[in-house]
Amino acid sequence: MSKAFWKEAVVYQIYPRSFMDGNGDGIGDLQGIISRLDYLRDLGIDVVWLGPVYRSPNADNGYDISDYRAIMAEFGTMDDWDLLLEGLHERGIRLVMDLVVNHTSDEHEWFSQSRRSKDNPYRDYYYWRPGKDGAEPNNWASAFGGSAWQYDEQTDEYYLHLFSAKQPDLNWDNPKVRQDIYAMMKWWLDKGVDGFRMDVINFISKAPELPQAPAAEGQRYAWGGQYFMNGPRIHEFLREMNEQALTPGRSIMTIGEMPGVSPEEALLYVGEERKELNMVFQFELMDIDAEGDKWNIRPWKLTEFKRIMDKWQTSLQGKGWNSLYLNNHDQPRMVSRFGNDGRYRVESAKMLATMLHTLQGTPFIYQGEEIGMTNVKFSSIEDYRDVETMNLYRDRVIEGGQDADGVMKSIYAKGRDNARTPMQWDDGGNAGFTCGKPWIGVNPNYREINVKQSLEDPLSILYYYRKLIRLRREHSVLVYGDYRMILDDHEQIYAYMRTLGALRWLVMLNFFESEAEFVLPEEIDYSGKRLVLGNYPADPGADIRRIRLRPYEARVYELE
Ligand code: TEU
Ligand code: CA
Repeated sequence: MSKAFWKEAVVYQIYPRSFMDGNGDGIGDLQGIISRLDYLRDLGIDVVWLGPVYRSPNADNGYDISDYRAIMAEFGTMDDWDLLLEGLHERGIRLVMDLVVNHTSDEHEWFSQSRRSKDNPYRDYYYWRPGKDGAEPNNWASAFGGSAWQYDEQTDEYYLHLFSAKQPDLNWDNPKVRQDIYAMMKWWLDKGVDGFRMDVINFISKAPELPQAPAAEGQRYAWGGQYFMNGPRIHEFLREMNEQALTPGRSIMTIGEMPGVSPEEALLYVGEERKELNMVFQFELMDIDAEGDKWNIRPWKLTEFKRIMDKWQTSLQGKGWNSLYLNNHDQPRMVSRFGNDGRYRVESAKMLATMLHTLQGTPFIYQGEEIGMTNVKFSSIEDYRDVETMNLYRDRVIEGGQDADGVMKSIYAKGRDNARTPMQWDDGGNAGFTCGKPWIGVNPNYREINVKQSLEDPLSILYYYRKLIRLRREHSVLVYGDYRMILDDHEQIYAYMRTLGALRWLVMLNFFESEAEFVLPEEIDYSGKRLVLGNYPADPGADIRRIRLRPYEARVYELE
C-alpha cells in the first residue's frame, strides 16, 4: 500500500461558530480558535478541518457562501485567518478548509446577477426553469423540507435548491462555473491551505433533463437523489478539478462528503489510479438507525453495524482509503448514539474511540468528542437554531398538526444542534466558551463534562485520545496493516486483526453494557502477547483464549 501523509494523519474538525468565542459576542471566531491552538497541539492531531468561515448570511451556518474570498465578519478578518494558518503551521498542524461548491448563497454576486434577467451572463450559473402547469418544474424535495424549487418573480421562473432556498445550486455543466471555482481553489491553495473537505461534492452533476422523481401515493415532493447523486458527469468534473486546481506540485488532502455512495462507487472516487479524491465520507453507517427519513428512528443490531464497517474496510483495502468518523456537525454525538451517555459514558466513549483509531483509514475527531460531550435536550423548540430542525418543526407540528412530543423526540435523537452546542472548556459561566450570551445554549452537563476536568483526571477520555493518537503515529500496523474481522457473527463484540509483515494486532470491542465472552478463534496461534491498550485496568497476563469483557470494554493486543 502506498504511503501518504493523509493516511497517517488524525484530523480534528472545528465547527467555528461553537468552538471558542474570542471577543464576547457569543459567537465562536478565528481569534477564539487561535487562543486554543496549544490545546490542539497537546492533543497531538495532525490536521484541522475548519468548517466554512467565508462571508455568509448564515442561513445554514456558513454553508451558504456569499463571497468565497472573504471571511465572515462575525468570525474576524483575513488577517485573523492568516494568523490562524501561521499558528497551526508553527505547531506542525495542517489546515483543511471546507469547500462548499454545490451551491452558493442567494446573496452571492453570481446569483444576484443571475436572477436579474434571462439574458444575464450569469443566468446559466444556476438552474433556472419555467414552471410546469402552474407548479414547480419537477417534484424534487429539498433536503431541508418542501420543494427544491423557489419561484422568482423577477423573471417568472424557478431556481433549483437542493438545500434551503437561500442555497441555489450551481450549474456545473457550465464551464465558466467550473473555471471560476478552480480559480478560487487555487487562490486558497496559494494562500497556503493544505486541502479541502468538499461539501456534498457527489451532487454537482445533475441529470440534464431533471426528471420527475418517483413518489409514493399522495407524496407531493420526493428526493430526486438518483438524478444528482453520482450524476452523469461527476467523474469528469472531479478529474478536471484534480488536474486544474489540485495538483500544484504540493501534497494536499481531499475528502469528499458523499451521501448515497456504496463502497463500489466510492472506489471510483478514491481508487488510487483514478486521480480524483483521497477519501470520502460515507453515510451508510449514519443511516443505520433510520427507516425512510433520518427522523424515523429504528433500533439497530451490532451485526448490522459490523457488516457495514467490514464491507467498507474490505472493499477499499489495497485499492482506496477510508475515512473514519462517528459524528460531525450534522450528526448526533457519538457517545449518545452508539455508546452510553449515562453510567458508562467514559467507558463507551473510549471503546468507540479505540475503534476509530484502530481501523484502516483516517480518523476524524469532531470537537468535544475527545471529552465525551453528549447530545442535548432543550425543552423548547425556541432554543434550537438549525434551519433543518426549525423547518421540520414548522412542517410537521405547526403546519402538519403532528404531535409535538413525538417530533421533539426525533430532534433529541437526531437534530444537528446536538453537535453544535458550545465546546465545554471549563465549569465556569457558559462552559468557558464565551463571556457573552452564546448564540446557542450550552449543554447543562458542562459542569461535569469539560476540558478542565478532563485535564485534571488521569483516566479521562481526553488522555485516552492522546494515547490513541500517539499509538497510531508510533505503530504503522494501525495505519497500513491489513484488516480482517474475526468472530463475524458475535452479537455483542466487534473484533478484528490488523497485520503488517510479521506484526499482528488484535482489537476487541464490547459494544454493550452487559459483559460479553470473547473466545479467540482456534486458527489464531501465538507464542506471546502484549496488552497495548485498554479502557479498564486489566491483568496483562490474562489468557486471551477466553476473556470476559466488561461493559463497553476495549482491548488492543499485540501478538507474537
Ligand atoms: O451536508 C450534507 C448532507 O447531506 C447532510 O449531512 C445533511 O446535513 C443532512 O442530511 C441533513 O439531515 C452538508 C453539510 O455538512 C451541512 O452542514 C450542510 O447543511 C449541507 O451540506 C448543505 O451545505
Ligand atoms: Ca465572537
